[in-house]
Amino acid sequence: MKPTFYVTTPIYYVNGAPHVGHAYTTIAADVMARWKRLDGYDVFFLTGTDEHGQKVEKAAADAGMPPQLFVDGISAQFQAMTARMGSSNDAFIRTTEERHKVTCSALWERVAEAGDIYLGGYEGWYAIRDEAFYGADELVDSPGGKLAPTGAPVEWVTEPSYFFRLAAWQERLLAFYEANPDFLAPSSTRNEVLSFVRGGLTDLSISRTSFTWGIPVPGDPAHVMYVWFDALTNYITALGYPAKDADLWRFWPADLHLVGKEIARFHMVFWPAFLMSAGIAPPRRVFANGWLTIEGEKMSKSVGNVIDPMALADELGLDAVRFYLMREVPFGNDGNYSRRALIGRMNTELANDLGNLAQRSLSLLAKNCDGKLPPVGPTTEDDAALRAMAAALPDALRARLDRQAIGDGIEEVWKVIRAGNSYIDKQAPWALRKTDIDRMGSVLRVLADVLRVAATVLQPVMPDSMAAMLDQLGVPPDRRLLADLATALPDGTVLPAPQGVFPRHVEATA
Ligand code: ME8
Repeated sequence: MKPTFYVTTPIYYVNGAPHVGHAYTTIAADVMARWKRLDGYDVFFLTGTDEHGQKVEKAAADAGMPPQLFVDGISAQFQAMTARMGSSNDAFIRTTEERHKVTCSALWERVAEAGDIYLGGYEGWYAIRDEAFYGADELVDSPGGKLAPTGAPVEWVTEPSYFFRLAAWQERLLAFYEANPDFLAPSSTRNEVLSFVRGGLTDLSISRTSFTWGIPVPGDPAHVMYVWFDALTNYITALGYPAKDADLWRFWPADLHLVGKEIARFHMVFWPAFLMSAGIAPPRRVFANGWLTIEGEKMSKSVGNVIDPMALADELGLDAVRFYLMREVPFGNDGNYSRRALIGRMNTELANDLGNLAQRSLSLLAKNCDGKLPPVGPTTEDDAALRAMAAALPDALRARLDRQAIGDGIEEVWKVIRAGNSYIDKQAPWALRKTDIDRMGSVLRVLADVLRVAATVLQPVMPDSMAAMLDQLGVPPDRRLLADLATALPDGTVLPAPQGVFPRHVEATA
């Protein structure tokens, strides 16, 4: 039986259209899902939309629409973005689905039975934009009033509320982090979360009564569940909880929740506490990605500096966008989005480095080898060195992608591609054509084999272009897993006519 791998994105709020920030986490999760499938895992990849709560209710009211109609429209936009980004998600969950109500109610009841829920009254600060409660000591004064540390305006809330006994979970959470050192990542976020929990936890308000757009609390429908209790539960709704005999339950606990760093606390503190209280195993790892910024500011709906990922993919090609986003910024760090840098990488790394290496090798094979894969000839030191670098790629990527160091993994491939370009320049197969035709064949065979490895391991990042490259290298569609690299392609494999995979982009001048 294949080992399982369950990866998720956050479920996105449907208060506005999707932007490149959302596409970023979705693409990273897709790279992880595709990588694990390539490595022989049985993968479940979930994404979706977070549709309840005050923020969404307010956005619907501002649009003059009934909330359900409003969320249906925006969720459809997120589904379209997901598909356009090439996401291979196995499911798309919406929190307004009936099955989610069932799961949330079941989880609530289990936590209540464990004695972790009590009725009280909340009096304090709430930021609708963050859907989060804040302590007075966390707020900063501004001319327009008090602000949350995220810059979101806060309001004073007084209402009856159910509470989760989070304070009582402090020691158990710290013991859990201690026993599971991979749970909190990357280290910057890990340190923040550890110091937050060590600083002491207060009980968490988990229901609201001042609005109605949410899931009713079991037995007390005057309350709706706090939107984060509702939202986090999506990860187990999708697997069929509470029906533990559901086929998909074999994917729990999740192997990887990818989230933006601003929502690390919800996933790293509240979520494992809710689960442990209900007697459910917590996820294995939560990794917080950094922020894509534009001129130093986080790309976000509230700042209004957003870029449409679908328009970008239409204009520059999806794989160039995916490549840029995964390559440019070390995953986990903040980094600036720049159109210039995107086009720069497209032209240098894709068109020049990889595209040219493939195009030069494949067109020589087409012209001089009858479009067939030549046999492996006597191996020189240069051949062996390049082959060894390529052969090391699967392990090198595995080690990096297991830590979500996606950009580092790509760099390993580029080391091989750069070495491949030096190799072709040094061996000069175009000159060997006249002096030593057998050696020319051997050189081209080395290049074809090395390109096959590079294209195989790059499939998760650039699925369409690497499929096209593997077609041209004569690799059958059912022989494109990492395990297939152990078997050489037969000599004489017919190669289809080569076609450039990566176009150069020249900016129109105004
Ligand atoms: O927080 N840079 O939804 P949301 C990097 N519904 N990532 C970004 C980004 C940026 N500039 N902007 C958005 C929510 N993201 C909740 C989640 S989960 C149970 C509930 C990504 O619509 C990043 O993953 O505000 C971030 O955490 C997420 O989109 C926030 O989406």
